[in-house]
Amino acid sequence: MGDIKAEPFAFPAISEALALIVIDMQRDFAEPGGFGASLGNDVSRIMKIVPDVKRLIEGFRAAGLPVIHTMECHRPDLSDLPPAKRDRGNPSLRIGDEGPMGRILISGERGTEILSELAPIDGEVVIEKPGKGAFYATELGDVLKAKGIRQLVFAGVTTEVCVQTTMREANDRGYECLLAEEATESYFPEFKEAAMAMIRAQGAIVGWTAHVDDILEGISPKRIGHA
Ligand code: C5J
Repeated sequence: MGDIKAEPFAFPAISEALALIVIDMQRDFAEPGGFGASLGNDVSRIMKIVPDVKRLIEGFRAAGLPVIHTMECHRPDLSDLPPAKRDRGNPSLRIGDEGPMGRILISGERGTEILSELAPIDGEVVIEKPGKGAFYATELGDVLKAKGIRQLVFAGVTTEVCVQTTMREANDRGYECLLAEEATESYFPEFKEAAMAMIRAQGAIVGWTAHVDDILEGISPKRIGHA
């Protein structure tokens, strides 16, 4: 079995069971004029992790391991958008409203797209999710079961919202979860640090964290283990 150097202790990677899940690396969270910016956030923080997310994606592709992408978005008729979600944020620009990149967080709109540098390639699964967790109201659980995936490496945004929520959902469903430290970001640096600390506390109560370089080293064919 090939261990990946991680906190609070080594992550026991199994090549047949491992996939990368990239959470919500969308224009709406990373570019000026999108949803993240409309909430008053400094979106430049998100753009800074793009090179590390890209390295991770390319490493998984090179190792022949699955890459799964998620997109937070809603149906154009907003039937999957509860008022409890729509009513949050700046009332002048809510989910579903017309913004500079089309309707905010609506499936098929320009702002909803994954950043071009990180775009999925043919054969990669893309999960459209209406919630913060990627298991809620999506086909993700069935996709992972069909592929025999039991371990997930996490990248994407934001650390304490959609990434952490999905890690907790995955942990409850029996998946081993590893968060790639330089490949995730928050609009609030202190929230990223706190989320990572609470994930790996108490003996990896939610999961592990690791540096991108160590993950890439761990998934190289000479190091990775077999089920
Ligand atoms: C947020 C996300 N922060 N993808 N979404 O609203 O974390």
